[in-house]
Amino acid sequence: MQGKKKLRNNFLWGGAVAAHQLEGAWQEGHKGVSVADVMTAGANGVERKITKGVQPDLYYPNHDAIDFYHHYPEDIKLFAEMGFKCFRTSIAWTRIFPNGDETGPNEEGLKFYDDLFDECLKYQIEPVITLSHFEMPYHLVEKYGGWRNRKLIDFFTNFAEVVFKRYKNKVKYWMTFNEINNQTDYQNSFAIFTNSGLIPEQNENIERTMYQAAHYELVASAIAVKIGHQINPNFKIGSMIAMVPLYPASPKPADIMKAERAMQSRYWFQDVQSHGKYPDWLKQYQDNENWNLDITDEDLKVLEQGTVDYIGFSYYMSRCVEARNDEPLNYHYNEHEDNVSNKFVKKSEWDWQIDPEGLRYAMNWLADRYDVPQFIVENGFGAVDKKEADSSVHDQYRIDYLKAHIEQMKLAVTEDGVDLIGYTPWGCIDLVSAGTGQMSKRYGFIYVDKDDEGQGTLKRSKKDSFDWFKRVIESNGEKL
Ligand code: P53
Repeated sequence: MQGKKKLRNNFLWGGAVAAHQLEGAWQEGHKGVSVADVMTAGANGVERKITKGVQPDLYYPNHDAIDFYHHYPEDIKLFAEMGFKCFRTSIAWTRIFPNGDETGPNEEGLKFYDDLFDECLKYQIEPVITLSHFEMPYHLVEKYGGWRNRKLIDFFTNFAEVVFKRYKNKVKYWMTFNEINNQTDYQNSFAIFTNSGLIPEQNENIERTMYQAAHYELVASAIAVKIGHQINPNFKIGSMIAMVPLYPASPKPADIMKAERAMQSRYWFQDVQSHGKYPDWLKQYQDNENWNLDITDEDLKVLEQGTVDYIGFSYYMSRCVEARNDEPLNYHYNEHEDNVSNKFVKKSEWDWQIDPEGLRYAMNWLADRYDVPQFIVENGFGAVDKKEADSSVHDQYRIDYLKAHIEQMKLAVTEDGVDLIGYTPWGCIDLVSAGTGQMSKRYGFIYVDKDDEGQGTLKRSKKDSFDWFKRVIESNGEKL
């Protein structure tokens, strides 16, 4: 085909959320307790606490969230008004398997998602579904130690099979594990808990455990891809990675090598999910560490057979790394300590580096390595919004952020030929922040009246960005 490439005609514009961040109704329909239900609210710069079970007298923002469980018809109607072609959410594992290790599913949970997907399809909005988005059953943490345990592979693939069969005529686009690579930051208790249900034990080498847990997840993901394709050959089953490009702080060769190792450390997950095998550097690293991980020949076969159909990814920011003076020979990347700030880009109030061009770079980087379509399933600007007396919210800063990123996304398509399925900005309706548990870190086109203490009417109203995004969709990205 000749001539200037444009976004696909059937480009999937929409919005993205995750069950635990908006549904609420944490005990309704026989839902079980998830890892998100035992995390308290933090604040900007204050970590959320992970408590032992649900403690009385503590506030858990995900328990009620924005009560999408009861408000979804109203919310989806607003998404339809914006012209959404798709809506990305997750299936709360604990609605289907409250404890995670039951043999049969909970019909009430299955029914809820039937109704929810029907409501979307009524407006020709295609559901895009993540299987595991930071909300695994807490029982699996308590009883099995989370993804440390090989048994989790069976529990997860059983869950996947049940929902694939149930929704095989309603859902085509799936993703297995949300931001599976967040746990690269293995010293971050939030990352390993939300990804893998890991709570470090005394004297445990948590880095080793992270690699073991990630391995089981990757095997589970590959099995799910295989099962899914058997259930419906038209399924498109993707990975989901948090794409945060890591730039070298300078052209100093050691900084270049540091950035290379940092990128390898964050994105080997995609190597496994796309190439069906571990990269050599990582095999060598794991051997050198003498970890004796439980990785069987059968596992390696499964990984080869279950590669993904597309890459789903989030993009919010880039980061920067710098080699130390005493850099170890293996250039080991420690995400907790090795990031430095980049003076060429601005930051959000939460210190996330705003870098639209990094999105184009990321798309090119992914396209060079993995020969499958891409789907930007999260992007957005968390900010404090001010609601005016007449309920309007003038969120020009959000429009500016999204516009700049859509421009770069388009360049990756029109100038660089990247094959892009769609774009679903994060938190299209205000919801509970994953990282901080705040309501006040808002991403939505739709404002929800609720504050960080859980007070508010839950009333929905349109922000300025609502009409703006509607026009963007109407014009297939031409009118920004
Ligand atoms: P919040 C860290 C870095 C990049 C994306 O994040 C991240 C995180 C975890 O905080 O998470 C994704 O709510 C995630 C969503 C999350 C969204 O980004 O901390 O997939 O669940 O809400 C935004 O501002």
